[in-house]
Amino acid sequence: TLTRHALVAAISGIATVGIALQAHAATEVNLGHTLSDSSHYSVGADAFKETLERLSDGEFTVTEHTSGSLGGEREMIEGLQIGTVDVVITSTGPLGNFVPETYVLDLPFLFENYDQARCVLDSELGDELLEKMGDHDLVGLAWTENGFRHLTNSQREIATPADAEGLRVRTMENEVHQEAFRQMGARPTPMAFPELFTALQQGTVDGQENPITVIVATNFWEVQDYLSLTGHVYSPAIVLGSPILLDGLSDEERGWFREAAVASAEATREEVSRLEREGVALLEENGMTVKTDIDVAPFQEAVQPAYEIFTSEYGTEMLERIQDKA
Ligand code: EAX
Repeated sequence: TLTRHALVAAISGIATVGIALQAHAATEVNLGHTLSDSSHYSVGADAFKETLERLSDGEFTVTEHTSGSLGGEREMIEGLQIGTVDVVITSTGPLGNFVPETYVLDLPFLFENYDQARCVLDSELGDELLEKMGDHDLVGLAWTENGFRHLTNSQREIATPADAEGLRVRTMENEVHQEAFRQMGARPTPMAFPELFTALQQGTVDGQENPITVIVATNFWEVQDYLSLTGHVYSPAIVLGSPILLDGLSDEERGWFREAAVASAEATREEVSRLEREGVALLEENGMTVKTDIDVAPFQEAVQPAYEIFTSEYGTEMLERIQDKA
């Protein structure tokens, strides 16, 4: 009877587990980014969610955490490494702190236009860099996009590097960017994005730099009067996954994540392109003074030492390969 009893218990146990598994079959995937619900990252997050849920037939559900509710970009990347966050859409801003090979992408005036930048990121070189994430407890799913960065500030119109002299400019937590602004004569202050709006509002910093996409999505006109279209650096973004989640999945499941990330990048790039066409007018309507005809040559010259500092530390191979393609 003991055996029979054990058998019955085991069978009912299995049945219970079976029901429990069915009821909780979907794995919740937490996706984070720093921008608002109306941003190009949210367009990309929606595409990721739609694609992953469709391909996996509901095996995975995606919950989007926007506006830095899971932390700044550096914090979220750390979250991926320890498994508290599953997927992140982030600029490469803080990524060099984890994967130094990506610093090359953050060099000022490296790319001339969107086609060039997208073409390089979609090439073998882009794939190589995605694979590099694996050496640093991250999974590179796809390159996506933030956009060409421009300078805004609350003090004055800026047309030359001399105009930026002494300006306290928030930069991302990125050595290459900090160096470039130092060379320009500004006073770079690295800071996580979720702290930026308040810092501008309270005057802790005078200015910041971000693509049209981000300036629009964050209502920066409320705290910044001047925008100069310096386009001083292309800001790539990346869809990253946590190895803690992804390493435990089958090849097929991981494939769904990659497809979802590629769909996310396509949707985001389209939205970036739309905002490049329509965003400046929108910012002007909201009261920003926009300096459009900037002579970039003096800016380019001013930031040149950033290249020397970069190459002395990380070599010239990657840089030359990009310059050959561009
Ligand atoms: O990725 O920190 C920044 O300025 C970024 O451009 C923003 O978080 C979007």
